[in-house]
Amino acid sequence: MIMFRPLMVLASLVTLGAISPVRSSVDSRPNFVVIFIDDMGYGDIEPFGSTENRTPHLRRMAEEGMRLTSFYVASPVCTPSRAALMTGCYPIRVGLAYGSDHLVLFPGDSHGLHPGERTLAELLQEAGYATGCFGKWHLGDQPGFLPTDQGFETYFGIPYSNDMWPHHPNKSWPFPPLPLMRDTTVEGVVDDLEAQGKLCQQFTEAAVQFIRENRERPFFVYLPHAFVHHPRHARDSFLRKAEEPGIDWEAAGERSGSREEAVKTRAQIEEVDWSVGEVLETLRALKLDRKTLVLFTSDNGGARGCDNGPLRGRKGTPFEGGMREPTLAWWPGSIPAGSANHEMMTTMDILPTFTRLAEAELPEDRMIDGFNIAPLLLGSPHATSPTKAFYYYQRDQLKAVRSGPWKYFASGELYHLEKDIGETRDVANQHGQVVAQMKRRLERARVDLGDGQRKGANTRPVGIARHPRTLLPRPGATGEEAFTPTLLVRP
Ligand SMILES: [Ca+2]
Repeated sequence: MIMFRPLMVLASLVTLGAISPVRSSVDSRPNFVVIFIDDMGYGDIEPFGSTENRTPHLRRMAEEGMRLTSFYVASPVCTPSRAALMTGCYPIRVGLAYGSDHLVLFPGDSHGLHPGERTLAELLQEAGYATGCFGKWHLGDQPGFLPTDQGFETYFGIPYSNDMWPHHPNKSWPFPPLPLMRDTTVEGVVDDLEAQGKLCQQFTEAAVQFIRENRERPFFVYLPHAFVHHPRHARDSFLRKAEEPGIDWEAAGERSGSREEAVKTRAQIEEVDWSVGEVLETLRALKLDRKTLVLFTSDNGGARGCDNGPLRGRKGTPFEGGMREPTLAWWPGSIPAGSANHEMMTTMDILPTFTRLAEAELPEDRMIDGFNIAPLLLGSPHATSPTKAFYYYQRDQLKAVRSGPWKYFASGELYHLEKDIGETRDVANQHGQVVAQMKRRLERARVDLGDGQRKGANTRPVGIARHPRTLLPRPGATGEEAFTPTLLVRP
């Protein structure tokens, strides 16, 4: 299965050797940090309207940077959303619209991001960047699929979602223990809520250490937090602080299911804010702030307990609340301070944009769906979105398309998002021409990318491991049987 690895490793070593000496002391290319929160809602942080969660570091990040108010992920759930970020492509294009037998990848899943895909990390690594991934991966846990197989020189984190552990409430999924990995080795186990509550700090500290160690060369840090995905827990100091007044506990409790859950949700969001502060402070202290582009966003819309602000729907849905994310871009001296941009942008734009800024080459042998949005981020006057149409996929189903202010659902509704961000007034009857044009766009996507049973003409294969097994043995089972992929175990 690891068909491309030896050649690619060799190729990247050769490239590194060729480039590094030339660039050494006068490398003017920016560093990149992507802070990717799990399941956070559009209205959960102060720069996007939260009055309950105290997020001073994100507030300052917005004051020193740019708010992106129409920034989308390419799927309302974890695995496909991450596939889009790493490849610059719609998940369905790279075969990861869903896991082998579920919405997302499960432990020991035979599927993963194809090793032949050219990830953002690989492109930057080949251009001489130090690359580190600290947090939740969720693009495959088999050899060949892990972060260190996909362009990251180092990895510390959990290979999939933090609720994929033996304490999951759905007992028809017999999960193995949740591994904490360093590179390709299981280093520990996240075995209780207290351990869950430490993950934000652990990933943050690993990222900060990596930044310190690589301050002399360009780096790419990918910090995909396990927070604020269920089960929620935070460090004691954040839990205690979250008990303080300033929140409508009745409303928050209703949103979360209980007051205790509401406290944990608030604590997690505020601890994520702490994490952002640690990263930005480190960059300032090392005098790298004017050399580093930091992007903060979430992998999909808010899950239960989170606040999606004015948006309709939530995680898992093709409404704005499932796929439009609270996004900040920060690069003092380059990105205009205290600005906002309302143009349509997506996580698929990150690969072409970073590649351009890093003076790296985009692969020419394949389709990439994202565009270079550097002109928008750098505040070029009159810059407009290069995305003429954005497609909302749920699994492999094409649900809607946005073009300009219009969002049209395959089911027939039309919304004007600039006048009606909450998707409350279907105006399809008043805009026949727009509807006709949007239908044509949907049809183009069906031909190109596919829709349900209909296969797209330009899709690429998912990675498939021939003999998948879980990283850790399942409790209560013995021998090789204990390593059976979760979805193959029939209770
Ligand atoms: Ca998620």
